Amino acid sequence: MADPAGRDDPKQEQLEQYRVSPEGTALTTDQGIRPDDTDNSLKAGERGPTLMEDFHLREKITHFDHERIPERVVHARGAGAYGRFHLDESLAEYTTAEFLCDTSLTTPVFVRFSTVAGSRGSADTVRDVRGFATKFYTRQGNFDLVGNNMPVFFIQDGIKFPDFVHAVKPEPPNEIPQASSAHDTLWDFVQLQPETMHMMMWLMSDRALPRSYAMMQGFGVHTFRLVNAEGRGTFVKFHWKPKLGTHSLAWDETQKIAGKDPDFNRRDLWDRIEDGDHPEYELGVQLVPAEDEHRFDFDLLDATKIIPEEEVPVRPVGRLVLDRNPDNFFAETEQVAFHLGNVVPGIDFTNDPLLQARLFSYLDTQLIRLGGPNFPQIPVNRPVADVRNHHREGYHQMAIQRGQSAYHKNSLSGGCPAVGGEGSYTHFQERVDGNKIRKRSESFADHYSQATLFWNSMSDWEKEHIVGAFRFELGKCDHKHVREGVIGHLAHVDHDLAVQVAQGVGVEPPQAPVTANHGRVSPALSQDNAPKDSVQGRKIAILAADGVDSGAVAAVGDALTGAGAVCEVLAAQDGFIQAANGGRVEVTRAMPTVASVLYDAVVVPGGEESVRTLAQDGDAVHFVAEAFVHCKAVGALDAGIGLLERAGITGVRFADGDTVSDTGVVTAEGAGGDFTDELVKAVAAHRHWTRRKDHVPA
Ligand code: HDD
Repeated sequence: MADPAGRDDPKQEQLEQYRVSPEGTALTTDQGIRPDDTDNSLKAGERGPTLMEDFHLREKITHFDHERIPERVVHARGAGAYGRFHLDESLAEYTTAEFLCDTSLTTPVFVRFSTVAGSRGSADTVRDVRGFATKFYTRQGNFDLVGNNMPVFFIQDGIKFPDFVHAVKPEPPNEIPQASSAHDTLWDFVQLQPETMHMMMWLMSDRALPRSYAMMQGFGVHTFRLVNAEGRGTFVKFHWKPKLGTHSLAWDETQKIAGKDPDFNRRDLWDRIEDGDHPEYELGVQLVPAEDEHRFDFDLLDATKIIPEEEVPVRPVGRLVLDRNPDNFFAETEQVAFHLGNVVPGIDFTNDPLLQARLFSYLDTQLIRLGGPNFPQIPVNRPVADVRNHHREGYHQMAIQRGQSAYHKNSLSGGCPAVGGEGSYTHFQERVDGNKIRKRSESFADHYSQATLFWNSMSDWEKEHIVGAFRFELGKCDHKHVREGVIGHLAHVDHDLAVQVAQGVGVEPPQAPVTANHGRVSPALSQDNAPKDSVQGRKIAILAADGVDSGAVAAVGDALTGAGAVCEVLAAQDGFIQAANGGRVEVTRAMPTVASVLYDAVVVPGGEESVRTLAQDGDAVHFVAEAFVHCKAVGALDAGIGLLERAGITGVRFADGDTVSDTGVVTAEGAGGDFTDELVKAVAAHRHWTRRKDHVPA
């Protein structure tokens, strides 16, 4: 079966066999019998008791009773999509993995994005790490890259994972708070486990609040190993880079979105794919020759460390495009089972103790979650490569395995399936010896230097957001000693950071630096340096009422839509509004059903009467003010400029002599080319974080 672009896709072809649709069919039981009625149970008399023999009732209720499966113990909330990975640069020098060697190949994939701490029904826009898990259906079997949107992790050894997850999940007595790290147990864990510090810097940064899954990086996190035809190993870190740049929401905005549209990121992914605005990511690799294993001032096996891109550049090798939504959330997104141990020939592991524990966990968790060992046969999990082995039976066995022998070696089935040979998986040969010991390597001991590197690499506005996040989270901790413990660690990261956070949470700030800041930076870490050249998929609100200048609505709409954005006309009620020139303008949504937090920018076109009405509508005034406070592009034309004044955005004189900052505020008399060009640029900039906004009450 062909994908939306008309190319052959073996995975979609395979899935097609399982897809069923209701059109033109008759209702049956699971046994294929057509009941004559599904609305009334079988009774002894119209008002009599229900009969046991009502097989249809029993089957219907029984199936319903068993509809739920356990949610994932972490990453329970997610959204998935199919796509295709195309290789541009061959890595044949380093690996035998065919999908990384043959540039003529396009590999089907399924990707699942997720939050970590929340339950299945929690909101999308919480402060959290995001999962970015990719299943490549390669011709050599499935390769799962089970990564996150942050390149490091909270802990160094997987034996701490249950402790960490118990600390971050809702607290045992009352199951509060949902999907939030702002509570005592998480921070208690942090203050007693300083290896968390680097990851906590990421978690307190805007990386934890992605605007869109299409604007989020992904990382394999661990150092993996590529192995070439000669058996030579090369260390590798995997990176996904979004084509649209890495962009984030404002913290206040995320909290409001969680109420207004808890499905915000999930909906965004779905809509983009439906609209043909396919999310795209570049796959990059950082390669480290085996002989350089010890050349860094950190250990490559330590998952709390990055390899700075400035030290080992990320080499782009291919592109991932997500172009097909699932047909059924449960069947595909819920039942997809990722496993770090799903590797293909040419990709192997390292001794990273976090990675090693994960190799046990994923298969184990799928057994309980998906109810037995045959979950790889579920359509979304099935490889496109042939599967033949001696595994037999188990719950929900779908294959009718023929033949007398289910063992190796056999002579009765001609020795088949045959083992080994060309293309088989051979483990990387590594000499291993050592004493049996429960101990962390000394090379894992530095918990602060890279946290400092991250802090040093942030722009001023990013630093401000980080300080705000620490203050918010620690401010929610009831135990003062926990706050003090965290400040104690922050003092080793950076003195100014520790002082600013301490001042916000009522803890005595450190008097003098306890550790000198090494001063190193890695510009690649800052979102300030992300590409800001596209309005693709951005959502723009145009506020209007009767008497609007319909020419301006059309000009703004054409310019932004032409550049790839989505424009919606919002008015007090749905339907149509009368334009100043007598025509009509269709309303996309009624203002009370939406909110500024669901848009990337707001534009107020001219039209005296329209603006007079909007200025008397609290929803409209708040809409503009809030968009301004969240640092979004704000555009106004002619009389529309008056609404900005009404919202308290312009016309303010500050006591300190400062003037109102107008970055990202685009105004003009007449919707000419300059206005729309400036507006498109202001929207493409994503946010105007340096804007002064403390005077606006929203
Ligand atoms: Fe994990 C799910 C990513 C450490 C144990 N993990 C899960 C998912 C992602 C990650 C993206 C969701 C997959 C999906 O969408 O179905 N996990 C990571 C990353 C880690 C990490 C990037 C650190 C580098 N995880 C980690 C450790 C352990 C686990 C150390 C246990 C020792 N993770 C699990 C799990 C989950 C899981 C319990 C829950 C559901 C599932 O696997 O299928 O096995």
